[in-house]
Amino acid sequence: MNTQGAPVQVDLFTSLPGLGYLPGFALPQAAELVGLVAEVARASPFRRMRTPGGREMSAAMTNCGAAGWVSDAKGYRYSRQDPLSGQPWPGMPDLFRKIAARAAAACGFGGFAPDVALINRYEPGAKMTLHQDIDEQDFSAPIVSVSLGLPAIFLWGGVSRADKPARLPLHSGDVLVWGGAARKFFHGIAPVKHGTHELTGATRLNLTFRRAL
Ligand SMILES: O=C(O)CCC(=O)C(=O)O
Ligand SMILES: [Mn+2]
Repeated sequence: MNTQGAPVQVDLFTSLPGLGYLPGFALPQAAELVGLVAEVARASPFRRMRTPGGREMSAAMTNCGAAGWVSDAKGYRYSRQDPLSGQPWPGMPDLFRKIAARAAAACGFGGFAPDVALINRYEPGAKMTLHQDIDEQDFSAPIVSVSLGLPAIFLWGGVSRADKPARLPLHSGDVLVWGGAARKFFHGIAPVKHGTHELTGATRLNLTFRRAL
């Protein structure tokens, strides 16, 4: 069910195995979500982190929840403090938790209680190369990913980096869920095209909800 009580379309399970695709699932709350992201970013600003190899990532990131995903010369990990401030990350808004839990349940993952929302901000040209989400403690929990603002192409690979990824267009309000056998599948985002969106301007936002601790 979506937030308005209508049956949700969960498709592409057959064409993209393991990936739950909920088009427009978060559209009714999109404006509110963008406002909450701005609130999080007032306390913990977006920043471009460096990979352990020293490269600046093209997406800017922040987090909310009990911990946040961070990357620096020491590696990828979750930290209970924002390294910019030394303070805990902002708390996770209730609406974030609710949407993530509902989307997970719609894809067969009941009881999802995320403790981290990593928030990515893409300006045109920014991308995320194929990677696995494997810094979490609990792989029985799915990943729930909410897209807002400018569209993007989601790359959905497989168990190996060499698997040729499928390309799935994502629009504002779309939600993806992956877990179970697909939990560690490679995925990424192709370079975001120029454009403007009524909610976010020349920006794509993505929230990924994780059970990290
Ligand atoms: O921006 C997206 O849609 C994907 C983000 C992602 O894979 C991540 O943050 O690990
Ligand atoms: Mn990821």
